[in-house]
Amino acid sequence: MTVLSTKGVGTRAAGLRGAVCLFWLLLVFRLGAAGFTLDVPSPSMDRWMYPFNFEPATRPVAPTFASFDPRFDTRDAQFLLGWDTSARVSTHRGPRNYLVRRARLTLTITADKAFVYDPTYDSFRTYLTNQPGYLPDTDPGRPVELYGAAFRKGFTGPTFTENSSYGPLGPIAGGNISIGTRNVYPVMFGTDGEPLDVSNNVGQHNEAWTDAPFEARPWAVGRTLNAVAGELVPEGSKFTFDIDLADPLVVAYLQRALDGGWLPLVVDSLSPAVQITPGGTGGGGVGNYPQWSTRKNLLYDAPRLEIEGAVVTEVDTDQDGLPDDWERFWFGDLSATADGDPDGDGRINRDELVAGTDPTDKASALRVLASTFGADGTAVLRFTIAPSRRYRIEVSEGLAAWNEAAGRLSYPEPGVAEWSEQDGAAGPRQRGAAFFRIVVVE
Ligand SMILES: [Ca+2]
Ligand SMILES: [Ca+2]
Ligand SMILES: [Ca+2]
Ligand SMILES: [Ca+2]
Repeated sequence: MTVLSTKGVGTRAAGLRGAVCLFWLLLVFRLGAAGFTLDVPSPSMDRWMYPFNFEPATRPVAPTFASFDPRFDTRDAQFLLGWDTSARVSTHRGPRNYLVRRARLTLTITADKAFVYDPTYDSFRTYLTNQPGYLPDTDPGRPVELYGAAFRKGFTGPTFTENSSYGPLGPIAGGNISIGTRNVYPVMFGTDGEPLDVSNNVGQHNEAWTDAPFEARPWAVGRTLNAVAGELVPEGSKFTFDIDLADPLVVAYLQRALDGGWLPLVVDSLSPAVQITPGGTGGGGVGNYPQWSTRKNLLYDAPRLEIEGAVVTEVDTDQDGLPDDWERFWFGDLSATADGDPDGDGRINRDELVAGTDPTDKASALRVLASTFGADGTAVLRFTIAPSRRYRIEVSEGLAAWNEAAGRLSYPEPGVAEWSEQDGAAGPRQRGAAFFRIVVVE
């Protein structure tokens, strides 16, 4: 059991653990659940990611907007935020040992009625004005979206500071000034499970960027109680971004961040803007886009991060094979047993612990969703995945001996993996029947 909190009581509870057991238990109940509550009223760094931002470390406001000038990333002006979590949550326990119940970013608007509130994702097709596939935007305004962050040029979260270089800029007179060059960029997870830059997901008509447009999958869309959808957003409005914990790859990103002690996030929006662009065709820095308070802002609240979770250690006081932290996180006490199946999904608690699934949710379990043989005899399996788990597929002809099967994993939708048999040495194997099993690699 590790109690970590920004509040004094949590730290004290951990310190007294061995000596005053009863007192410690009382404190745990008072906290409501085992684990940590991270509530940080200001980031460790934040930074407007815009090609011509010449005072990155001191800006009190970070606008987010799009450029439809084909020399720039479409998500042109982005807001990067980074938190050092190591002072509040112990690090290097292994990513899978960080359980997360809730993760929320809160930002504050500094400009009055500059943009229209849209609380839902808009398809990339709604941005393809005058192009094939265009669909009208049926709800007014453009949403604000949150993504993970990835880095170029050898930067990592902690090494990219407020004063680090934006990235290489092409010549002002050239055809590509900053498409795909920023040193930090917003990502979702692609079907290969790898981070995918969404800076130009709505398309770029530029020979330097020929990738086809695609639907982005924001990790959160900003919501506010200070405006009604379709109406202008007042100054001082709070936007909350509740990160989508239904996607195991997103949870795994948070787990790796807590494990390493640094959490970077990017906020952006495809809000229209008219700018003074090199070449001088724009009307000059106006537009219907959000403007966010940074940690340097003296008038408005800084960006705030809240994460509720638990760090699972090996401590198992009732010696039932289930770590105390895991039991408390899911059940609130130590009454769970290794072979119990309280959610009735056919997976006992011990197996849900290993598989990384939710032992209180019947819908959360390691399951084969589909299994087929292709025309060439190769197998295709679909199965559910959990955060920070690795899987090995094994094959058997007669259930006696099992061998690892060679194949490729992809992630066609959140929470689902597809494994396609691919024996590089032997090529497709003709077979009438075979048994496969999915092994969670510890
Ligand atoms: Ca819209
Ligand atoms: Ca236990
Ligand atoms: Ca179960
Ligand atoms: Ca379950």
